[in-house]
Amino acid sequence: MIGKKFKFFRKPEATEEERTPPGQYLTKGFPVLTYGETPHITQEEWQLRFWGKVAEKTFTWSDFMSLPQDEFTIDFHCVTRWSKLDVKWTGIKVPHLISQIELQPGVTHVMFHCYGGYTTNLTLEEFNREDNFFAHTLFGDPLPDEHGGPMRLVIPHLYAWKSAKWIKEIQFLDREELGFWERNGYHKRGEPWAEERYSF
Ligand SMILES: Nc1nc2c(c(=O)[nH]1)N[C@H]1C(S)=C(S)[C@@H](COP(=O)(O)O)O[C@H]1N2
Ligand SMILES: [Mo]
Repeated sequence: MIGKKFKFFRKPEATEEERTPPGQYLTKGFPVLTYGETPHITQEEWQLRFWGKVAEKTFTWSDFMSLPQDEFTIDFHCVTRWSKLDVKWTGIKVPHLISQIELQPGVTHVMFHCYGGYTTNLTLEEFNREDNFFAHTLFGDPLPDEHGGPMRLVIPHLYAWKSAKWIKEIQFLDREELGFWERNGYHKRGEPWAEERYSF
């Protein structure tokens, strides 16, 4: 069992310092960062609609729960300079979801629309990654409203403003459009290790 044997030889756990991007400070709590009011959406009310350059489709809560579920432990970095290490979630990997829908040829970008009106954008490539997921459970409990319950997106490799809470619609595009913070001075991509914070 080569797989097992390798466990004994793995490198030491990276220190917290090495896992903290430049200009970030660690927090033990889990701050809430929301622009505007917190929406209150039940699992029964929640739906996720796909539109734009895709065969239009709407998923209900039970449609979503029937997709493969995984557990994730990720570090979460907010551009306002707090980072929280080892956040534990349960949810659905983005590629599992993408395999359920039919994109039209030429899709290059994606726009996320949330209950409450927030938007944020990604390229299709930055979105359709194995490490991105839709999350409904946080540290073993149903995702609280203030953290985006019942369902949010988590994009661990980019600043947390890309991790859309209360996800409601995903729009597929053949050109770049900018979301709320991206129109208001944040960087288009937002990679924490490169400190892609602002667009000026
Ligand atoms: N719908 C929505 N999603 C959002 C936001 C928001 O205001 N509305 N804020 C973003 C920002 S700036 C951050 S840092 C994270 C914070 O997630 P948290 O409140 O669970 O810590 O959510 C992101 N997703
Ligand atoms: Mo943020």
